[in-house]
Amino acid sequence: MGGDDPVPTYCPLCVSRCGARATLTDGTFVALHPDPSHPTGKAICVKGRAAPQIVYHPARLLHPARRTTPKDAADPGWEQITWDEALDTVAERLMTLADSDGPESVGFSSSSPSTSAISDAVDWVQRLIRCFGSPNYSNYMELCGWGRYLAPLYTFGASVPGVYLPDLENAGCILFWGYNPSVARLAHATSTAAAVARGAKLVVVDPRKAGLAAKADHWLRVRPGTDAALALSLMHVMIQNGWYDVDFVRDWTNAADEVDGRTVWDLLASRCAGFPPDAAAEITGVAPADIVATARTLWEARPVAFYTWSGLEQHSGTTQTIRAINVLYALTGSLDVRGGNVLFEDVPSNPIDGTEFLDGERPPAVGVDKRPLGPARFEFVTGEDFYTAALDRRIKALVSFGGNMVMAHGDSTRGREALRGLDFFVQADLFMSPTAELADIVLPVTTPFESEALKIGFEYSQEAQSLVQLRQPLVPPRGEARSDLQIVFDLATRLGLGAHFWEGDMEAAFRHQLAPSGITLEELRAHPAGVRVPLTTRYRKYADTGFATPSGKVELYSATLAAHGYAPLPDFEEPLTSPRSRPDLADRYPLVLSCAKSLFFCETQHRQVAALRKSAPDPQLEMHPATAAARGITAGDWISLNTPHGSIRARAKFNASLDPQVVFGQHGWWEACDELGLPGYPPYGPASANLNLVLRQTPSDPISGSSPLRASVCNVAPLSAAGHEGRDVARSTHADNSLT
Ligand SMILES: Nc1nc2c(c(=O)[nH]1)N[C@H]1C(S)=C(S)[C@@H](COP(=O)(O)OP(=O)(O)OC[C@H]3O[C@@H](n4cnc5c(=O)[nH]c(N)nc54)[C@H](O)[C@@H]3O)O[C@H]1N2
Ligand SMILES: Nc1nc2c(c(=O)[nH]1)N[C@H]1C(S)=C(S)[C@@H](COP(=O)(O)OP(=O)(O)OC[C@H]3O[C@@H](n4cnc5c(=O)[nH]c(N)nc54)[C@H](O)[C@@H]3O)O[C@H]1N2
Ligand code: SF4
Ligand SMILES: [Mo]
Repeated sequence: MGGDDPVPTYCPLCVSRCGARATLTDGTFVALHPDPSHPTGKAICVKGRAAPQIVYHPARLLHPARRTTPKDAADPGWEQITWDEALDTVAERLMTLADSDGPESVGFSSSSPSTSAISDAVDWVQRLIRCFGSPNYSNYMELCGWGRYLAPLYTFGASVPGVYLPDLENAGCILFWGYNPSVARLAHATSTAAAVARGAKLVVVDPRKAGLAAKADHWLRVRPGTDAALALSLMHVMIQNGWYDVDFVRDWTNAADEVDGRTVWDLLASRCAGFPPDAAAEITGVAPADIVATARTLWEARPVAFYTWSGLEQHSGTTQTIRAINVLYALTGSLDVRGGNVLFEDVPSNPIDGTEFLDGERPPAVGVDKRPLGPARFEFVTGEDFYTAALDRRIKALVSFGGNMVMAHGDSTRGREALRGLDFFVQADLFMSPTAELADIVLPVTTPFESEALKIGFEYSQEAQSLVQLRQPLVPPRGEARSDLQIVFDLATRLGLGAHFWEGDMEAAFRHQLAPSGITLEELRAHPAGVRVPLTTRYRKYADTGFATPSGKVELYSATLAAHGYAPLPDFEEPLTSPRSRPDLADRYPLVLSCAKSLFFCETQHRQVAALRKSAPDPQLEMHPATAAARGITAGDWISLNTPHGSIRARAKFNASLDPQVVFGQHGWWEACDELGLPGYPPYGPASANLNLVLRQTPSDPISGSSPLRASVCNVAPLSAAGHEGRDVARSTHADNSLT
């Protein structure tokens, strides 16, 4: 530490995990820069550049505290306590509940590792949960993960694109479907730009012309939530023209199996034939010629590397939609070939996420009865199921490592009721939030720049996956903050689980994790930029082992889905919340509401950081100029966004690339930025700008439980001056900051 030499590190504030160098002046962290020698370090974003402002922000939580007033009081009456008191209380409450109601009565939660540095500790958090014996872990994956985990699991036997990663460096064609890495994952955006520059084709499927869509060979402006119809139509064109990998389909899929006297291939071709380009155009809004031209590119420019994300995850039909895309992908024959989606070799290490504790008798996770093939099968609980279980008191306590539950899930008001109803709730966080405000105890967490973390593999390429880095603290913890990792180990020992946590010795735990790699902690400390393990990719590994599906092949037809009453072949269902599904609501709410991430903030965070908020001072709603004109709205006006569940406010932003029926909102607006004098917005009530106040978690996807946040009926109206009450409404929803 100290000195003026830049310190090699990486930024873990979001999923990109960009390689970086930190500048310190007199022991103060002053700047973060890209580190082009790091496999993810070509660039860093504005949030990474603002890292010092996050570290030194005056609103950081610096001491453990406990509430002294009832959960519905306006002021939680936070009272500073010691770490010993905080951790002893947590351990005592958890053990008492485990004795009286079983460990399943204690729910756990963590922020998504894609939006936070909980990635440093998330495997250890899981170890704690599994070891404690609770099957009820809620981690937001129903909003951005389960579709692309479950659909490929029931197609390929493993997650594609999550486990089989897109080999962008060598791809002939890159397909991004409901994914905008320019905002969400910089390291993918830079590799894609390089791939396009060397001649790779790019296909982007997105209702907005966002990010790399401007560089794409084909940008398909799909109507939100109709992506399965588009995938089935692309497949129809491919099958009709023979634009598919005949050998792969014959040898490595279940195309030749017979179901009721017909081959799976015949059934699939018939299903796709229901979506000729003309019919698909009527459903999706994508022109027939674009569908044909895209199908041709996918075939002629293969191998295809693809990635799908949030654009497909927040729908009532998420899993079947992604399955349709998975089957389409199988037709290209690009799986596990160079330039396709590849299972890169991993640095050997000991798993530490506690899967060994899953053997034997375990209480069932909440939701397994309703969705037996979904998250609960793997001991995860959706937000919807968590709220229900908390409200009917099957879950009585929550231990949360970050995460802003009430703001992140649809129906924030119900979320507040669920959290208020718990007997005990502890939140470990960097900042106070509308969720942390409902806790009994809050624990102050370090930013990643104040703590050490071990990262084995950076996911983007074989080179990146070969890098092991021990990120070192740049500065000491502020106040009494501790890392999530430290809190997990402290809590585990107090819960009597020390034997499974190296008796609280984190170094010993890291050594155990690293042992198979042959790399030592000393080596990593001596090489803060990381140590590279020589690894060579092996392709088409399925030829040795088959696929991890029941048939050992890619399952175009899934007997597993059929056995549980789900469609065994991918199909399209109109989103259940759209104007076409809800003609009863379409008169009053004729528009379709979707949403997307902001470049300047992670999810519901960072509005308090001046360097970021200055570029995006207000919540926005994107709309076509014609949509605005028809309602007497001009660019920059404050508007009211109305759904059948209520109204919130935002400022009109024009986007001529949108279909005039489609509008795009931003979730996560609640916090004030005192430095810039910019207001906060209450999470609930009439002056709110909280998108999830007017969205719901149901009707959810029947397989994964995904929430339908991206294809919802809505309307927009000008907000009268009286309605907006100026910009100083609710200056801050912070609870008392005096503790920090
Ligand atoms: N800057 C920044 N980076 C982040 C985050 C952040 O909040 N800010 N969050 C992190 C997290 S938690 C995640 S999950 C990832 C998510 O990363 P992405 O999935 O890339 O995030 P989004 O911008 O929400 O959605 C991607 C695209 O889907 C489009 N879309 C919306 N509806 C539909 C639809 O119905 N069909 C299709 N095909 N597309 C649609 C949107 O227009 C958007 O451009 O980003 C991570 N990185
Ligand atoms: N309408 C709508 N709703 C959405 C989405 C959407 O696109 N539209 N996106 C959804 C998605 S993809 C996701 S993943 C969820 C995200 O939901 P969350 O996981 O709740 O993510 P954030 O809103 O970023 O909140 C993160 C919280 O964790 C804290 N935190 C940050 N870093 C750390 C850390 O290192 N340790 C600890 N202990 N705490 C930390 C932050 O201060 C903050 O309170 O939201 C979802 N909600
Ligand atoms: S994209 Fe930005 S916030 Fe995310 S890891 Fe890179 S620098 Fe950090
Ligand atoms: Mo996410």
